[in-house]
Order: sequence, then C-alpha cells, then structure tokens
Amino acid sequence: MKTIASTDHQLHFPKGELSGGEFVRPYECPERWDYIVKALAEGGFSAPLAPDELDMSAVRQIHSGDYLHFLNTAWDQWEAEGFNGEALPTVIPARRMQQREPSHIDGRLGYFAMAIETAITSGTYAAAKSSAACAQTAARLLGPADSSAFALCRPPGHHAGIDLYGGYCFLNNAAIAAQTLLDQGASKIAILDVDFHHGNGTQDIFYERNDVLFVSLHGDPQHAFPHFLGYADEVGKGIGEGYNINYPMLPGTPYSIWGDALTDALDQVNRYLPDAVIISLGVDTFEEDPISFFKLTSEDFTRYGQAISALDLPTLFVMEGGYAVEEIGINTRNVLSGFLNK
Ligand code: Q9C
Ligand code: ZN
Repeated sequence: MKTIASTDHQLHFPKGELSGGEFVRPYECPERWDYIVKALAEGGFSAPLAPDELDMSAVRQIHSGDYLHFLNTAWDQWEAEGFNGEALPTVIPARRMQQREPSHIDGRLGYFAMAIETAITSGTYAAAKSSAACAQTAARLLGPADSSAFALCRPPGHHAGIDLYGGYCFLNNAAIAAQTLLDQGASKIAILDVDFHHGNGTQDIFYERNDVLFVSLHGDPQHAFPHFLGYADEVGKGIGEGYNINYPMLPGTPYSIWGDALTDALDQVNRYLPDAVIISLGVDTFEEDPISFFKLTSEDFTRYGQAISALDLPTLFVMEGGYAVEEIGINTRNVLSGFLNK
C-alpha cells in the first residue's frame, strides 16, 4: 500500500488552541505526522510519495467560492488589520442574526467558523491545500495496480463543510477524494468515518446527494464535539434521504460495542454497492486519547482494519484525528496492517 504525504503540512503550526478557557499547545500538532511516518517505516511500509499539484476543480465542487476566497485571503486581511495574535473568531452569527458575510475580518472569521478553537496562520491555507492534494493523488492511484492507498493528510478535513472550517479542519480531504473518484468515472462512493468525532463537514457536503453514502461512528453529540450534528435521526434530505447513517455512542464505549456498530456500518456500505470506499481514519477512538472518550486498544485497531478488508473494495484511507501523539503511529499502522493482513 502506497502512502501519499507532504512535508508542506508543517506550514500549519499554530501556537495556540482555545481549550478549557485557556490557550494550550494545539492537540493537532505537526509531530502527529512524524510519528505516523516513523511507525510506517518501522513496519516495512514503502516510503511516502509526494502528492501531485492539487486540481482545484474537485475542490470547487465541494466548497463554495466565497469560502475558498475567505481561506485564501483571511490571514493577509488579519495581518493588515494589525492584530498581533493568530486569527481566531470571536463573534458567531447565532440564531435570528444575519447570515451575511461582512467585510471586517472579525466578521468573516465568525461567518465561516463552525467552532472557534482553530487558529488560521500565514501557512494554513497552503498546508490545507497540500493535505487535500495528498487525498486527491491517493484517490487517483486506486486502480488495477493499487487496490488501496493511504493519504497521510494534515491538517485533517472531516469537520470542514461546504463553507465551514473548525475542529482543526479547513478543506474536506475525504470529500475532495470522493469527488475526484466520481469525476474519474465512478458512479457511487461510500465514506466510512471512524474518527471519534462526527464528520459534520462530510455529512453537510453530501447530505442531499445519493452518489456518496456517508456512514459515521462517533461520540454522541450530547456529550462530544461537534455537539450540533451527528444524531441518528439525520438520514439525508431529498434524493439524499437514506444515504446518511450515524452511529452515535456513549462515553466509555469499548470495542465490544463499537465493533458491533462497525459490523452494521460495513453491511450498509456493502448494500450500497459502491465503486470504492474511503475511510476517514481518525485514531482518536483510542483509550488514551486526551480529548475523546471511547476505549479502543491498540489491538482493536488491527481487528477493525481486518474487518474493513472484508468489504473487498478499492479502499482509500484518509488521515483525520488522533491526539495520543506517541501512539498515533502504532494505532494508524495497526489499522493498515490489519487491512493488509500482515
Ligand atoms: N474538549 C478532529 O479529530 N475540540 N478534530 C474538542 C474537547 C475540537 C477534533 C474539545 C476537537 C476537534 C479532526
Ligand atoms: Zn476526531
């Protein structure tokens, strides 16, 4: 299995994240990437390949033009305003307020934010584009020679919606990969999101479409970020009805319960008869993850990698979250090794 990864991820390295009312060193940090590369090398995986240049046509079908313009200009406008810190929103268009993009950068940040912990810095958009390029290049590899691939994306993507950033995400890498496969001639793609958090962005993007099935296993939004999406009664809309499936689970969920949800989710993917499956791979379901509450062990990651291989479909793994940094490499590798039965 080939890995696609870009050292340009380093262009996004904010100093602070707003957490528990304090600025802390971001959980989503550059070393996450290093630990994964190291564990893959130690496990005998081939060295990562650099992505091709990002083709923006797939990106423009996933994200709105005003949102992409915002990402492209936010940092420069923030700097021009003379602010000293990293760009964070402070005001949000809440209920009964105007949903209209203002000119001032404070208003623009809030208009496009779905959460306010995530800073934008000078290199953020370049890093986000390199991350999306990894997912797109890996998607294009899938074919007779490569039945699976791993896109080592950083920053992650699944919280980024049509015109929303936050939860450490800016461009929705898995969605861009799905659109790339559809543009290449696939007719149906399934996205299975096993990150601890609900993939609100991916759900948003495909909610009214039936050419992408979105299935997500995650912490119940009553108890877990992103709190405002991810309930089981969110089933899709219009022609998309029936093509969105959520499995919210409670604090303390162990593999004995999570694995049952996975079995059901894999049945749903099978029934859809997709041309390929994209796994939004977050390993923040790990028992020692500092910001999550599932109880999967390192061995459980191997078990579920094996279960995914039984789909017998072209499979693209796209990296999402995972914040137990020292174990992120082992846990990620275990999923891929389990999948490859090695
Ligand atoms: N106290 C991903 O895993 N903050 N994003 C949670 C918990 C945001 C996670 C706060 C978590 C975002 C890609
Ligand atoms: Zn997550």
